[in-house]
Amino acid sequence: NEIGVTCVAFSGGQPKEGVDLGPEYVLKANLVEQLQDMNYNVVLTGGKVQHYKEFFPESDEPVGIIKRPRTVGIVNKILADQVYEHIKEGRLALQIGGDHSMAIGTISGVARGIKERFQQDIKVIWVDAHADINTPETTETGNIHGMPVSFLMGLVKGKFEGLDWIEPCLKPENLVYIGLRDVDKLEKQILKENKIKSFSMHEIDRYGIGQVLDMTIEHLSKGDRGESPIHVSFDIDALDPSVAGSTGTPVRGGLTFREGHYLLEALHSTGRLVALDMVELNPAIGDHCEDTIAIGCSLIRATFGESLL
Ligand code: DIR
Ligand code: MN
Ligand code: MN
Ligand code: MN
Repeated sequence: NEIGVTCVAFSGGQPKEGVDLGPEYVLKANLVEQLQDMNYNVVLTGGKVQHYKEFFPESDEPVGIIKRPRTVGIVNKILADQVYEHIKEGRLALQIGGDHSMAIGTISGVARGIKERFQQDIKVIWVDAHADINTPETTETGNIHGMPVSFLMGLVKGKFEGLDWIEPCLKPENLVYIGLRDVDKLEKQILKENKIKSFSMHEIDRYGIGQVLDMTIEHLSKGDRGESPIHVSFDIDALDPSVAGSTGTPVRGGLTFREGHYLLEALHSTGRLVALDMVELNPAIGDHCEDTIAIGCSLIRATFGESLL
């Protein structure tokens, strides 16, 4: 049992410093040893935290209001190849971030690997306070961490400079959102138009996390025997800020500690998980960043099968 771990020390998809420190803190909290104690063989991409600085373009002027598109583009292109390599080798893929623009690379790489190995489309569960589905036309901030889904889904018209290598690999019916509570007006329109299955905090209140998870799996099992591979992209801001406050865009009214863990424990038990992104941990924000880092680690362990009994 092998896990390919890629530490993505990248913050270019949003304006706040510190999110690039997330992976370093997670490693310092002994995540690798914890996974080894669970009998996993851990293969760390490049043997160390990846900064990708040597690939940054010399200049990266905004395109319209979109910030750093060439930097985000090249980092994700390389990241996609790194993650693909792990999937190709039959490993589970764990990516620690880093801002959520990195999902462009992680999902592109996993989708390519899964297509090759199993001739199947990747299914994605996006756990987040935000939908991250703005297009370059709808974004109000110009921050690409609010846009990865639209690039992956091919909702972006034409080719966007720096991000033109992306091949759409995520079909609307293969995505489910959990935890939404801060979705931009035009994003809501995109979710409706594309009929994307979404469980906001309202549905979690109404049905409970257990049923929401059951409905999520049911949705992602249409058209297969209930065994197609699943990638989970987990933005730590899905959790309530009182639980995990060290993140760039906290929104109140989020998942509890147990709801977050239950979700990943239940997904582990399906045996369908092939990849996890754990993103937007920002140790530079908040007074007790070690709490958020420790929760990031325990969410990762839950995903890979740590059991309570
Ligand atoms: C907002 C915020 N929808 C944007 N997105 C965030 O910038 O497009 N995503 N914070 O994590
Ligand atoms: Mn978010
Ligand atoms: Mn996000
Ligand atoms: Mn403290």
